[in-house]
Amino acid sequence: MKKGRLKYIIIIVILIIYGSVMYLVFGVSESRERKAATTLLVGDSTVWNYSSRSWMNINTPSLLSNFNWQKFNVYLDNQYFGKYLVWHDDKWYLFDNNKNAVSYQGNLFAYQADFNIDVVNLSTTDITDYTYVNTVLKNHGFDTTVEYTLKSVSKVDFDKDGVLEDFYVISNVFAEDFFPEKYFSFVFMVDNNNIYMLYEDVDKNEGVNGCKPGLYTVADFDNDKDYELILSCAKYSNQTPLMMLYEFKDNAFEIEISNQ
Ligand SMILES: [Ca+2]
Ligand SMILES: [Ca+2]
Repeated sequence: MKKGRLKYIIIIVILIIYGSVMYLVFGVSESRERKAATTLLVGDSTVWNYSSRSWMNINTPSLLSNFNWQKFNVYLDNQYFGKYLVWHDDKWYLFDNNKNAVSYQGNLFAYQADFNIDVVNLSTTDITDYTYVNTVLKNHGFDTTVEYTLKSVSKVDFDKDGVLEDFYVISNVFAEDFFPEKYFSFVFMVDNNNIYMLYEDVDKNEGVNGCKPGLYTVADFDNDKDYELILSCAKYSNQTPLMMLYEFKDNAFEIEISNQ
């Protein structure tokens, strides 16, 4: 065999091996990532897209109009409502397969994904044990005799260990029959007697500033088997609410994406 020909064969063999290794390293992981792609409609003013392990806001009218007449899995107040065609204007409108409008009430969460998202049914009640609430208030210089406009606790087994965690939501914003000097809004999780803060906001009260937080939806939105949590914060009047998607990483909550 001529030396020149042998050199070509060796180069071709090396290229084939290189190509196969590159496919195994990048191609396979790319197709695995592609499996977790989803679009979430969260209320009327937030659309998040997740693909290749990153979150993105979709907020231009032309991009939003791409979803018109597409089918989404729709939840209202975290209860499954059905599969509907959607149309975006000032809000999301829902239609059945024959394009008949379907009216609805409640907080909208809808998704399209190449995997199933199970939305957690939140059990929310008024707070009865103020031990942890008082700790948080004292840590921020508040008296524990404060009045509230919001004081709820939701139970979720967020880390899936079989024991429910408590998510406290407290606030005194937008008070009508009292006027605190300072407003506060806190959202925190208590697990094993430890407080993990998600949202804390304290400032001088002007009656219409700050926002009223709430647990919006808990689910595994990115198909990594761990739960994430969407927190809403309603602003005064008809201003767009703040929406934040949290992940629990390295023993703390971290915002993955927000609409503002
Ligand atoms: Ca748990
Ligand atoms: Ca997850």
